[in-house]
Amino acid sequence: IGTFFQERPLLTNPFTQDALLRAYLRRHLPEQEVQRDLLRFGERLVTEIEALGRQCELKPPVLQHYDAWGRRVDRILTCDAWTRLKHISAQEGLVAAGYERTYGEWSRVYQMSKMYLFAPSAGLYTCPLAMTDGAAKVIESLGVPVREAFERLTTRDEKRFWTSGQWMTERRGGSDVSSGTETVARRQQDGRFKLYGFKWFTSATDADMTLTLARITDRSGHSTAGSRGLSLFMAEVWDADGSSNGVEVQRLKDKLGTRQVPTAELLLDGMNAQLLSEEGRGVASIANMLTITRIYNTVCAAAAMRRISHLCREYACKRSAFGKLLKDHALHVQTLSRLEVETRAAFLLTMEVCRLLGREENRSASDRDTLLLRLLTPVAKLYTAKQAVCVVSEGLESFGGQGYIEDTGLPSMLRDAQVLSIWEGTTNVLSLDVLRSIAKSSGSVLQAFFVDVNERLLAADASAALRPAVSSLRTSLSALKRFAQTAASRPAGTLELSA
Ligand code: MFK
Ligand code: FAD
Repeated sequence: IGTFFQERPLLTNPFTQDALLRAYLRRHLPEQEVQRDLLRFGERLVTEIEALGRQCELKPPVLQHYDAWGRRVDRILTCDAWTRLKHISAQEGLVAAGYERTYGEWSRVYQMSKMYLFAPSAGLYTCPLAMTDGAAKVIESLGVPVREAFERLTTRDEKRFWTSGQWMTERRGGSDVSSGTETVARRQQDGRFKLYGFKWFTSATDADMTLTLARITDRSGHSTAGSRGLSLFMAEVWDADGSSNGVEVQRLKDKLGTRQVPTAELLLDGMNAQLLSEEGRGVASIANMLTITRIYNTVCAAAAMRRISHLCREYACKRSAFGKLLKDHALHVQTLSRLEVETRAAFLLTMEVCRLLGREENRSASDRDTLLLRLLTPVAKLYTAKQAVCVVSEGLESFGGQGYIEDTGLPSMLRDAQVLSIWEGTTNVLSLDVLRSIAKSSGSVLQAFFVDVNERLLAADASAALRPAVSSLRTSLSALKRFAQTAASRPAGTLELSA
């Protein structure tokens, strides 16, 4: 069988390996305890969490419809590693850190730095965490009407920690939720509601609670169509004895990737639920959740790029071809450099959005910050999602044939990247969201963007090396300004993206 065996690429502490993350934190959040925490967490990722994430890929959830005696039970059986990741998420304060706000306006940067390290090793546990954080944000923004749920979503106590689902998509519409939602809510004597309908995609179906949308019916069973008819509800998914709260799990989806996550089709047949939003304000209220989950998506996209770049670099130092290591082939180095540039750009855009979110939550955001957060959230989500697919795909190629082989663990990275542009709003839908933000603010979001970019270009202009890039960026900016004038003067939905 020959004597040569290729050394495999080794994952080492991703915090130590990430010079850009460390430099960013040194500049903005130099607290020693942050450095210590991330260094320790980086070790835990390598020695414990990475193997758990892999186990989740290899042992995907299964649905048990009936028990041995023929009773319908609809249990979702997840592997031990999935449960362990839930406990670790609580212990590490992966959601909690965003609400403890220990580092003031930098708290989100701290939390998301940790999430960014966690994501590529975590077997997509980031998916339930995103929705958990989003649910906490919605509850907080509504004045914490359900205190116990809020505390459970944001606790570090693994025994009390709850995750949340986000059940929006129905068969008729995942993008057009406002006209596609058929689920109805019938008011009960005690002021609570029972929900009836069919949710077509629900990830984290094993979550403890969920937020969902439904139309409240009047006595004669009628409801209002469109987004004005939708209200936001909270429901616990499972009763104390493990039976479901009026939910039938029809089946688990057979997916290209994200196999670790139990994504189901659910029949809601009298699910007890509590109204959270004002009646008819469901879409506007759940928008806060969308902001958070879209930022998580961005963080996970940047993290996938960083992880593949890290592994490619590692491999290039071990694999030889044509008499020298890959790292000594100029053409291969050019490929890796391009991956690195995309990864760095994604990281900096991601952290900028997290910084703005932290400032808004700390009440230190200027008007410009608030406008930029609204504009950049969909932009960052849609751009990094597409880039992640390109970067991970190119990254696989740099392992040659091994990049295509399942037990290297590499192919699942590409499968999981592919979803980033679909869930939490497709690229086109988010492009329209950008236009919505422009029209709704009468162009102020773009004005804020131009002022911000101008300031950055002025600063960059001071460096002779950056001057050619600055000049080319100014040309692009002029074209964008012309488009902005059109966008600001017309209602959303009537704008041409190609302008
Ligand atoms: C790995 C980690 C990543 C996370 C993993 C998560 C797993 C996957 C989970 C999912 O995929 S969950 C489902 C996600 N679904 C979507 O993202 C839905 C995509 N569709 C949209 O985003 C539509 O734009 C939306 C349904 C939100 C609204 O469409 P409409 O019907 O055209 O809404 P309309 O009438 O323009 O807006 C209604 C209100 O919401 C308005 O407020 P007002 O009534 O006060 O005027 C809007 O301003 C507000 N709104 C809409 N989008 C907003 C927003 N407000 C703030 N930010 C936004 N982005
Ligand atoms: P459609 O809305 O039918 O879109 C089809 C195509 O049309 C897309 O390319 C879209 O960009 C385009 N399009 C739609 N409208 C426009 C327009 N106005 N202009 C231009 N183009 C347009 N949903 C949940 O609620 N909860 C979950 O937990 C969840 N988990 C998921 C997990 C996975 C693995 C996947 C794949 C999906 C999940 N989803 C979940 C659903 C997801 O959010 C939707 O699939 C997504 O929002 C798109 O909706 P759709 O499938 O109905 O596609």
